[in-house]
Amino acid sequence: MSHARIVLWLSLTLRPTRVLCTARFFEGQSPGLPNPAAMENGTGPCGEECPREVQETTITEGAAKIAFPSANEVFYNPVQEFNRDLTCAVITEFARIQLGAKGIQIKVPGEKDAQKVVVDLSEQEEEKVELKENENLASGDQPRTAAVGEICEEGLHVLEGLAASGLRSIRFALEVPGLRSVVANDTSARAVDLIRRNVQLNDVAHLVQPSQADARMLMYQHQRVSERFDVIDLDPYGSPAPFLDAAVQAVSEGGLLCVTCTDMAVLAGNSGETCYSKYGAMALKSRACHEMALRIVLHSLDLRANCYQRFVVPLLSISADFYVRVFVRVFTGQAKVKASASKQALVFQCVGCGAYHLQRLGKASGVPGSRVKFSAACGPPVTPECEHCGQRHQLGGPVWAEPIHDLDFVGRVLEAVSANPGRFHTSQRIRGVLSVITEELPDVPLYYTLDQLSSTIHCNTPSLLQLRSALLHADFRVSLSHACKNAVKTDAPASALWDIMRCWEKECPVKRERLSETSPAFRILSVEPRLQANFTIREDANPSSRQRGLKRFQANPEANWGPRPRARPGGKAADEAMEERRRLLQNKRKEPPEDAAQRAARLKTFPCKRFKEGTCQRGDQCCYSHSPPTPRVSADAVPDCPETSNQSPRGPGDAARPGID
Ligand SMILES: C[S@@+](CC[C@H](N)C(=O)[O-])C[C@H]1O[C@@H](n2cnc3c(N)ncnc32)[C@H](O)[C@@H]1O
Ligand SMILES: *[C@@H]1O[C@H](CO)[C@@H](O)[C@H](O)[C@H]1NC(C)=O
Ligand SMILES: *[C@@H]1O[C@H](CO)[C@@H](O)[C@H](O)[C@H]1NC(C)=O
Ligand SMILES: CC(=O)N[C@H]1CO[C@H](CO)[C@@H](O)[C@@H]1O
Ligand SMILES: [Zn+2]
Repeated sequence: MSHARIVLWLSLTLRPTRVLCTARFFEGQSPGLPNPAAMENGTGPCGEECPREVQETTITEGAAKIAFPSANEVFYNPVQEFNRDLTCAVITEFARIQLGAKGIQIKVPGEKDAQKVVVDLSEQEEEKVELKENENLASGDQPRTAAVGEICEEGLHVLEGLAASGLRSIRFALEVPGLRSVVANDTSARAVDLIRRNVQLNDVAHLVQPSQADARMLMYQHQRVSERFDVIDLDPYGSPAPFLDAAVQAVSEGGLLCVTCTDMAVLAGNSGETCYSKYGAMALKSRACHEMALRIVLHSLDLRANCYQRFVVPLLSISADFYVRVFVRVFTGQAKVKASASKQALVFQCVGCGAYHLQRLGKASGVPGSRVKFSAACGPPVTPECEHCGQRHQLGGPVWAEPIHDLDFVGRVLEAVSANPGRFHTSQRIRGVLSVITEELPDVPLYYTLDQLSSTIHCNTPSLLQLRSALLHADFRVSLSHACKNAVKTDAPASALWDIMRCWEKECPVKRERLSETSPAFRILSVEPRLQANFTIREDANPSSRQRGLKRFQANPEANWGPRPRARPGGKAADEAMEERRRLLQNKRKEPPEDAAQRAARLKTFPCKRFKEGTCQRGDQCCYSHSPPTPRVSADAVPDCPETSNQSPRGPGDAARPGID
């Protein structure tokens, strides 16, 4: 560590008010490092006379203040605030459980102190209560407590393997009670410099230990049981795959592993073979690609853990914006690892109608509690040609086929955040997303989407309430998915869904002569439904999270949102070029520069006359709009995922749609 840098940090910590504004300094000889002399001079206002100046910005997120060089030298992505807020909420509940077992009560900022709430008495009585508490203290059975910002000797050892600016680690230190230590590690010297400065700036040096190492080496050095971490957070650029082998060994027994993946194109089936090489599973292009991505990551984590007689138990699995994030606990047990094969499944997905079937990799039989017998599974679950539309199946997976959340745990996080919304900037979104998660059918992997069902048979789209009502009338269960706005998660077999769609089509028939006889639509519609669908809206078809108008599906959070490019010392020009590319790529999805596409987009703004008359057969392929007048913004636009389209024409008897969407 150079002398100049020490001076620099000192000057920053000595002038906190100065740093809270935007500090300015000259671009010095050492690239990216502020010129110490300039800093010592108080970084005086230099304005326009200084053409080569670099700006340093301080941002505040949660309880942390973080200094960033303005050029993209060290990573900061404001869109990930939700990810960090959620992680603080999850680790807090994890700490509450772990420390609660040791008789330590955590004190969460903003949470009413349970003991004080009970007491609503006169001053006199309060005195008595105080006395009593003192007595307790004297007799030693006063519950021990742990507050944020202080070391809890029996608290959690946390590792942030890829810490960049240290923001996340510093937020843990300032916002999560019950921590013993936080190691904020990054391989980049520049990042670790920044971590050190930010640790000082936030006065958390007693809790946060900056560390410069390859995260893998650091984790391999902490495999011994006594040296493991209770919480490991991995938030890399793109795929976490290279870190998983080390991580599943360095997390303590029952410890928490938090993993972000931003390589969504890979996980969503854009190149199945790349997904296989990273995660050991083939991804498929599917409407349910977001949940499939979560299940592939869970499969991969469990498999890596299995190598070491360990296995994972998912607590919470989230698909948000442009990434997925999983929170799992890791346990050891040779007997339980035997069950892992039967927790994974291959996915057969029809290329014509999208019907899917899961095939477990192994079979576990026997009553729970007594001896379980493991054997090979029998398959396949589908005929060579799809029974509904006659097309072939693609094979994906293996994916994790067990529940992806622990609903009891999710309920705890949800309750804590709902009761204390002031704690996080993104509380409303956390509440919305977790509420939908508590409604998800836990035992039904994957889902169909509304527009997928209607566009396959070229009919218009029933409302979500109509389709859900029809499923409920037919005695099936149905739920949303937090991972996709138009998801229909149901235990109904594909045959029942197609029967319901056949009934729907009868109310607004599709002209058969327009359909090729080999098309999935023709094949599906040429069969009479066995089930008589009832689309009468049912009260219980409207999910509670929707009725309550919770913020469930986030519109794209900001201009040019998405994963950030890697931090580079390249400076501003390179960054601007990158930003420009990102902007272009992003606009490409909305309005490509070609005239033909612009024309198509313009045509799509006109309502389709045929559709109004009920004669348009083209469904989503129609170049005119089948939408109600106000165009809706896609909730999740992960690149290259065959996601639900924005055009969702309403069918006959369009239901009122309470709640938001
Ligand atoms: C996406 S950023 C982390 C962002 C941070 N977690 C946050 O929430 O603000 C990824 C960081 O990983 C670091 N990194 C890349 N490879 C690494 C490795 N093998 N070991 C440790 N850090 C690494 C990079 O230097 C970069 O700072
Ligand atoms: C710092 O201030 C001194 C005195 O005002 C001045 O002579 C010197 O040039 C300044 N240094 C820089 C780098 O601005
Ligand atoms: C559909 O359900 C409604 C409400 O439960 C019921 O009143 C109606 O008779 C049902 N219609 C048919 C055709 O079964
Ligand atoms: C090179 C380096 O900074 N190594 C540090 C890595 O982190 C550990 C703490 O976990 C330190 O002890 C090392 O000094
Ligand atoms: Zn099919």
